[in-house]
Amino acid sequence: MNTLLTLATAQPFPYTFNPAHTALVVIDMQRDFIEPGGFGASLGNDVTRLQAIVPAVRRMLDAWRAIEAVVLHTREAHRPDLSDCPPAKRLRGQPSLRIGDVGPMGRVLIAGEPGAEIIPELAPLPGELVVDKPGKGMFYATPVDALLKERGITHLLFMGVTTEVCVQTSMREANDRGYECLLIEDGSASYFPEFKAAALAMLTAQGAIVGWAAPSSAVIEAIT
Ligand code: C5J
Repeated sequence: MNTLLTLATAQPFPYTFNPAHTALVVIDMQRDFIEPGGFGASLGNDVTRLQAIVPAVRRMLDAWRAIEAVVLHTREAHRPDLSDCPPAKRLRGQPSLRIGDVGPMGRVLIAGEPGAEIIPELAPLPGELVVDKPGKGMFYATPVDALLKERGITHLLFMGVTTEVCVQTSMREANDRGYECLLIEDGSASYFPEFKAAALAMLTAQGAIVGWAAPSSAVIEAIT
């Protein structure tokens, strides 16, 4: 679909994008964050809050796949030898499971382990981009910028978890690199609802200082 579309009700003002130059970005919808027994749960979080967005993420993905536009999935995942996991990240706090430890879904947040996989409902399709990232942001130590530029991508629509950690960090990194970013509100969740609300307010404040926000229904209506 190569045409300019406008989301008139986006916050804080209308957002214009061309799907041919826009990627749908799905951040870290991994078993380790979303299912009981994973890393998120080991930090003491209620994972049901993240499970709640899965139907909306799936609906948005289905609509985006129908127009054959670019999809990028990220996974927060480290190398098995942990050479890309700084001790500051691995050793912080007192989680019941640390990155690299063996848990109910294999080694926590390690590439190739069952827990690091994207949940089956949102599994990437052949041809979709899938990038493992060692940090919270999707540009740090990854080929994401090159992959997007090769495909002529200038605009990014963000979904995924968690809103105020990996989604917000990635959106800020993208904004600094010149991408026009929009957060799909009901496609993103936090273990802390008040943090999601604060992130939304921060991202869109001061004339879209980081970007825009809109519900998935607005994007789906525009592209169908
Ligand atoms: C966290 C993420 N919360 N994907 N990761 O550690 O937001």
